Amino acid sequence: EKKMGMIEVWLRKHRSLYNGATRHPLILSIRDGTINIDCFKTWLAQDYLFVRAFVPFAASLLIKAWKESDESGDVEVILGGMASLEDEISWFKREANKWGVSVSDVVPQRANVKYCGLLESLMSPEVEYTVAITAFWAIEAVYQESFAHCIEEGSKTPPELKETCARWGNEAFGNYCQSLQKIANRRLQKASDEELKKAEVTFLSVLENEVEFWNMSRGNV
Ligand code: HMH
Repeated sequence: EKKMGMIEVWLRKHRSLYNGATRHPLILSIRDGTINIDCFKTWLAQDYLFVRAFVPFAASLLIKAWKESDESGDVEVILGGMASLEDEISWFKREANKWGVSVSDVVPQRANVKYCGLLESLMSPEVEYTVAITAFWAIEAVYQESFAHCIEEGSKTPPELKETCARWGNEAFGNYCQSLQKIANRRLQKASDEELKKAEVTFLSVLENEVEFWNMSRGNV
């Protein structure tokens, strides 16, 4: 039997908030086909800005892994994630164009500014690698679980949104999230109580920001 890591402990402890982030009404409306396409367009435009801010956070995490990690394999996992972000930004531009959304005119909404502010605070060299990798895992895992739900058997996701869902819901992205989770668990196992507390608080902060990010797309600015 597989030993339970700290991430699994936290997922149980904070299940309702985690479900709030991964089973948000916006995601459920994609899954059941009732999605209002303007909500999707808002999400798309705002997420393009978020992903642009996510790149320097990933870069800061790569530096922390190189300096602080006890295992060299971490750098490759993070580097692989970073490499995919270039393709992701191109995809956002193409997808936005397809829906008639102009990415150069997007104004970040309050929840987006707030979430990008959290990313920026996590880029500080004072933030430990363990805390930053936990946040990075959580950010990716929420999207993986959310969008995988939309392409599961029995989902009624509109065909024109399936590609979007598959971007984060596909199996390779799922495996990547599992690799991040393993790294985070390994680091958390060796962490001090103080570091553990910081990582848990950061994890909760990511989940809250994810919920608010989805809310934004529904017009609740
Ligand atoms: C808001 N969270 C948000 N946007 C994303 N693209 C991801 C997570 C996954 O990278």
